[in-house]
Amino acid sequence: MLDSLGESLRNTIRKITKAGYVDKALIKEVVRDIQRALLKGDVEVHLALKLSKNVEKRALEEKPPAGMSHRDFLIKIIYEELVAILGKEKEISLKPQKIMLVGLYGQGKTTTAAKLAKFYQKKGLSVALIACDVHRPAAYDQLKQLGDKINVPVFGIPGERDARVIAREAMKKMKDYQVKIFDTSGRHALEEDLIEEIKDLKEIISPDEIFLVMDATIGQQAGKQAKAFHDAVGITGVIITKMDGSAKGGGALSAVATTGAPVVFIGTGEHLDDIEYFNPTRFISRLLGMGDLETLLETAREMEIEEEKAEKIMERMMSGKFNLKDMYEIWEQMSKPGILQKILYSLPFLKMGDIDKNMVEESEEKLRRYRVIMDSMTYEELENPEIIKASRIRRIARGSGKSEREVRALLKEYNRMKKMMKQMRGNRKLMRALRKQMKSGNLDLMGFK
Ligand SMILES: Nc1nc2c(ncn2[C@@H]2O[C@H](COP(=O)(O)OP(=O)(O)O)[C@@H](O)[C@H]2O)c(=O)[nH]1
Ligand SMILES: [Mg+2]
Repeated sequence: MLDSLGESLRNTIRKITKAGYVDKALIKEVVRDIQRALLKGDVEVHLALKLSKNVEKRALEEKPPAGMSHRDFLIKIIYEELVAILGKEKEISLKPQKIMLVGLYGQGKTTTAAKLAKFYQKKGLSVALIACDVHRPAAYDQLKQLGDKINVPVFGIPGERDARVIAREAMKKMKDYQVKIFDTSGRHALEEDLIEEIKDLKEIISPDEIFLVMDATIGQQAGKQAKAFHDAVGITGVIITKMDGSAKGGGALSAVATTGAPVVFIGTGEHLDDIEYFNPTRFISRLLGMGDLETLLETAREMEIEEEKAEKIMERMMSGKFNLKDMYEIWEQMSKPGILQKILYSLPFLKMGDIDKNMVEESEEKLRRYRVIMDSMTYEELENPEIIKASRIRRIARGSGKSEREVRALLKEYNRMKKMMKQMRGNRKLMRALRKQMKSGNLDLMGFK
């Protein structure tokens, strides 16, 4: 659902978490990214522009609350603005109620009626379905089949040409059911006789909810349609179906939100379980690929810690002190999309092959193996690997259950790396520039190439 929009937005968030710090250039870039993502996701141009303007203005003018970094704050703003364009959440009631579904042909009314029946049934309510579609020949059979699947009674009068008659009968015959769901006829367009029919049914049923069912593939048109139905018969909510496989879901959702009508459910497939109660906050969380805002900010903070760690390691490398513990940390960093990886990759004198094959590709596997070996080393050995000679190697191998050859391989790798660090130290110009950039917080190693 909305795969590409979600993907683009997730990339934007990633860009923020990885960035050195938040400055005007980053904000502008991020705003442009979001704008492009929204437009590609069929969100209406003015709405997309308004959202990106809001993000930019707030990011530049507002101060983060105490204790929150600029980076977290920028993510928070984006999150809030995205939630805002999806409108307000409508609480669904689990009390006895009558629900009437309206909408044009083929939008998913009948399917949704059965999905809702299952939804309320699962909440422990007794549910009945009422087939008021008198236009489509097999409408009753379709609903009956769906109802049978979930053991929900379906009321209808096959052959009856007047939906009003069916509704009146149903109000008597099915009155004991706690939730009554009325499926109605569609039309190709919102024609006068459809409006009349809905108004009459509304009069007879006196529904608690009138939900307009719309297909996500109509995209931004959903806004106009929601408004037309609302003006004509008054709706209490919108259900957007076929959110699966439609790239225009973002357009439909946001367009409906601008009309003020809340989206209540979304349909996400042909099965009767494929319906979700729509909550804008949760929806955006999922779109951005995280549990909620807290989790998202957590990830951002973790990245920050990684960066701090990387800086400390850099400091140690520069100071010429470098031991097995540092190496361990570097490996750990390299197995993540951390900043150190970026540092090492961009150092001009390191051939890609040096770190590529030996460290990154296999780093996880190797890390696990080396971790076991290092766990068998004494603190002294880790700090000062030079003292590890044959008898210590034998002891470490035995203690870790690894071969002596593996312990030697680890030490060899350490020596190779230490040599690299020495070379790096010899390059004074590079070191000075690195240090300066690190202090400024704007580490741009690409510039050294
Ligand atoms: N993929 C997908 N198909 C759906 C969804 N909702 C309904 N459909 C399909 O859309 C078609 C029309 O649905 P139907 O309920 O008969 O629409 P109605 O004319 O408004 O009653 C059927 O083939 C349904 O299986 C949905 O959420 N996802
Ligand atoms: Mg139908």
